[in-house]
Amino acid sequence: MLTRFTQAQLRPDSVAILDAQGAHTYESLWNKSSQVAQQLLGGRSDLGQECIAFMVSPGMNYVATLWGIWKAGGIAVPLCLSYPLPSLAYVIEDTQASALVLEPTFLDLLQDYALEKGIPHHLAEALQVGPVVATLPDIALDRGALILYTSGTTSLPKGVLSTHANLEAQISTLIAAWHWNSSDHTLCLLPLHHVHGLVNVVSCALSAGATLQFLHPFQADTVFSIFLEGKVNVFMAVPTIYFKLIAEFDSYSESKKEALRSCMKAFRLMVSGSAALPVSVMEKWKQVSGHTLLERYGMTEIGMAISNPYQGDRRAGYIGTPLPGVKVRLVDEENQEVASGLSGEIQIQGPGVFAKYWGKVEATAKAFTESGWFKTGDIAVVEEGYFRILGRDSIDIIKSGGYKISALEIEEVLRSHELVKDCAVVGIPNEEWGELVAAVLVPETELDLTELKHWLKERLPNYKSPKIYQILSDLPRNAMGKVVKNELKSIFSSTT
Ligand code: MLC
Ligand code: AMP
Repeated sequence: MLTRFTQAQLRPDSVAILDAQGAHTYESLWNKSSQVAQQLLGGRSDLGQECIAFMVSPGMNYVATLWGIWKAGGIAVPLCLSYPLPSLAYVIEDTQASALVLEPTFLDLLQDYALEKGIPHHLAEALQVGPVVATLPDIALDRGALILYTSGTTSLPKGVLSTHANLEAQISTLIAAWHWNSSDHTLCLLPLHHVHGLVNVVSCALSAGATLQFLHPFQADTVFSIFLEGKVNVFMAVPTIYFKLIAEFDSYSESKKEALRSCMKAFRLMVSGSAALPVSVMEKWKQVSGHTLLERYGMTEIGMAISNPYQGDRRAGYIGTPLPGVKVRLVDEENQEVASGLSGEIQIQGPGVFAKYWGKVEATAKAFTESGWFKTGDIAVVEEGYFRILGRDSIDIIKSGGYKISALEIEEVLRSHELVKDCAVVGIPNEEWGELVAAVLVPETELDLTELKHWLKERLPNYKSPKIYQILSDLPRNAMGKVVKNELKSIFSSTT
């Protein structure tokens, strides 16, 4: 049995999940996920690594579906809840999902599509009925477990396939490093189609036998109301969320601030990751909560790799040291390790590193060196033993609110608008969001931006849509004809 499931067997009566419907024990999670597995199998003995895509809101039904897919021998493909149909269709078709599991809310969006494509679709709730009589398959650790989509230096997102062994390694490393245990109670408000929410919060909490409370969607005032109930003791979020929480906290009366401060002081751990934590946010959060945030570094392809210590010096502006079991090196452009004190690309090896990009042999080969190191594309330096991120090797990757966004993907969509002759997308530094997506448009004729934004909503999720625009008659290009994006960034810097 997967180690992830051990605690569910050992502590049937403990509360595993708290969601909008109430409290659910580990026993009920175990039973519901077995029911999902049985229904997905439909009489077969093993799904044999078929991909099952699912669109279910954070909560008991989400986890029962995820575990059910794993128990039936399938590969889980969580869909982003804010994707419009074209983005969902891309993921479903790229994985060749054999079935869809939907929450009723998402039926309107996907039902016609699923019928047209002949993809069987189930309602998450309907899968959780009846006694379990089927024998569920044994799952070997080297089988595929999960595909998460990540944007990169190509215009189309890539599916990152992790095996069960990869996930077990990612989870066990964090449980040990951050002392997860069954007395923990964490609040999850992150999206569950990414490693931060899915692995670091949901999977670590449940593998440790802790209680996992869901809040969806994120709302700063509700987060604090939940904190005031005095149960949460572990909290993880992206820097933008800490920024928003600080703004909310500042709006409170002195007495409410004091009540919150004393409640947050009792937390065991507060973590930030997925994007650089501004030193100013770290310092303000310390004033708000009394906690020095533990900043760590990771990536969809590798799980978590580098972390500030649980006990010891957590340095502002630094991501820490390699986690146990993770090999990290810094290299130059020829993949040679750099001398001490020099900057280089972070490369990673270890049992948490993903198996492959789904259906992309060439992209997978390009992502690794000949000696098997995964190339992150992040540039760092080591100072007094701690890693500090300096930037990325590609200007086309934007991190906004913790989401990785490909400038090329957005440009491709914009260019398909009949009035857009040319365009370029860049990330503009912003304290709240890390970076803001900004687009420069060269229109064919006069272009109505309100109409364009409306048009984009049907083609891109909101978080990928540009937040600021500039209209130019031409894009600045170098002698090779390549758009000089740094020059475009400075146009925006003077306006933001
Ligand atoms: C929302 N908006 C964003 C955005 N999120 N814009 C840019 N970037 C984002 N990330 C926009 C919406 O489209 C909307 O625009 C406006 O902001 C308000 O939307 P909202 O839905 O009210 O925002 P909010 O709910 O406050 O969401 C903010 C957020 C969310 C920070 C909670 O972005 C979020 O959950 N981020 C976490 C992403 C994450 O988990 N990344 C981990 C990747 S894994 P408009 O125009 O409609 O008003 C990884 C590896 C690792 O990175 O190391 O962990
Ligand atoms: P994703 O592809 O969405 O998994 O995002 C991974 C990327 O997020 C990494 O390659 C980094 O660029 C960035 N990232 C994650 N954690 C941090 C951090 N603590 N500081 C800076 N960047 C980070």
